[in-house]
Amino acid sequence: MTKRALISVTNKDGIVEFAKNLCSLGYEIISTGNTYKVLRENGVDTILIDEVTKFPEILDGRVKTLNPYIHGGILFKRDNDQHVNTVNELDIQSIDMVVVNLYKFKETVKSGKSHEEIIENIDIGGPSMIRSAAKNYKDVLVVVDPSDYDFIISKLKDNSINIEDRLNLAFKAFSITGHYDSLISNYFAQITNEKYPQYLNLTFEKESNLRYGENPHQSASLYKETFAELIDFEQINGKELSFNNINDLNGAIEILKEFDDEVVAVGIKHTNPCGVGVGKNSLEAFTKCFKSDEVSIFGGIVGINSVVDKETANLLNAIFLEIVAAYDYTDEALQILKTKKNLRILKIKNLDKSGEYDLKYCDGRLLVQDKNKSLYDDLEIVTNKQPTENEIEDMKFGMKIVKHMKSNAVAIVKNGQTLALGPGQTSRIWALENALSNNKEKNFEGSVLVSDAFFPFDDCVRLAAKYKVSAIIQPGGSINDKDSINACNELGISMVFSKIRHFKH
Ligand code: 93A
Repeated sequence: MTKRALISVTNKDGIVEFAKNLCSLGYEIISTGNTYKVLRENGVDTILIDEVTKFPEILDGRVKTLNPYIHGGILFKRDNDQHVNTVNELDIQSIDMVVVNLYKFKETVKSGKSHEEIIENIDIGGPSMIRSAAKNYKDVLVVVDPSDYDFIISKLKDNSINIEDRLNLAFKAFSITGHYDSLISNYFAQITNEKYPQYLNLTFEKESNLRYGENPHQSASLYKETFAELIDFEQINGKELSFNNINDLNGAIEILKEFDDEVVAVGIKHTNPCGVGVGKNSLEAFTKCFKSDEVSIFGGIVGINSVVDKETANLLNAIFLEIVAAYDYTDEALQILKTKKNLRILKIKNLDKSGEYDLKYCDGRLLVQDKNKSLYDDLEIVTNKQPTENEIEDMKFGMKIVKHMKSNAVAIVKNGQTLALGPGQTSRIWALENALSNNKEKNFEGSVLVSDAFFPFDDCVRLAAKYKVSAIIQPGGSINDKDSINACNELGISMVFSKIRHFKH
């Protein structure tokens, strides 16, 4: 019996050659409206779908293949006598291969078309045929990816398509229809403002395979949320980014995003900042960043929201770094940085773009929350002593950093520079002790202590006073706030409540 292939494709790349090859292998080709036209114009002998359905395409093409002559021809089980009798009685002819790719729903949404146009680009008939063929994968080949055309032809030629190939094709088919429906659900979630629906059909697409995960024995890939408009990076030097690189880079980017008007340089180690400085240009900002902590930055990454010049490049080159990410580089700076052939040099694009969610995978459960887009509420001075304007500026600067440090987190800052950072401790006083004792040689007079969450006791205030810290900002909200405030008043320190907590666990 002559084999029949149904071809109905929006993306017509490679379809003429594929159809010609199928014809020369003895296939009869059935096709829908425009596919038929393209095939005919290119000399492929093909039957119009209407001839098979014995029905015209109706409703502006909304109904073309939704018909028992099509789905019966795909879905009957070839080894089931009843099925075979039924299709024979009803004169339904076998369809042995389905070649379909779908209306460009994603592209239509992304290009900002009207709701009506988006709706018209929801493919109904295509996914139905794909699903029918994939369900009947043992008898029907389902081809949904133009990059499979060559492989299919060569396998058909030597008659070597086996059950594994069929399963792989079916898997690909269901992945595509599943993804397609998730895109539609995602679009409707957006227009109905349903942020936490019963079924969170966020869609992610693979951006790249990674060499390995956090450790070499863990396999890993990078996915990108389909509908989110995200920051992009152009890599201009160095090895490909690793799992840990991408995670650390995100740490740098989240801090850079906090700064609109100022030039800032951020050093990151294991996602936590190890030095941050603002300045009038990248040289001043990076110098302050580096001077904050000349030890931890070894093997870390640096992010700068400005153009890296020659002098800054020389300073950067003196350190062993995994990544330098900046808006741009002067030609001289690039020449200098590129002398290190493994150094990953990135250009940051669209720093204003951001995802909506913060996701944490808890061993099979997914915690989903809004991204933390707040910084502080109104600033309330709670002590007798008032902070100076300069100290207020440093408080705001420090909040932008402490927000992105693992809790418990404290930062001591002065004049737009971090002097001591204490991230990721299991107790707040240890965070402060670590930060201070690691930087004993520094002069903390006139500095500001910033805390990601409230002080449960007055111990942090008392320790800060010993190091001559002059002002403190913390969210407040502890039942023991009074103790900390009293200690500040006793020790001549000003304290401000920010009212917004920034746990990051
Ligand atoms: O409008 S549909 O949902 N109704 C259908 O019955 C149908 N059958 C195939 N869309 C339908 N298709 C889609 O048309 C296919 O998935 C394919 O993307 C496209 C091919 O149409 P044409 O050959 O006219 O370019």
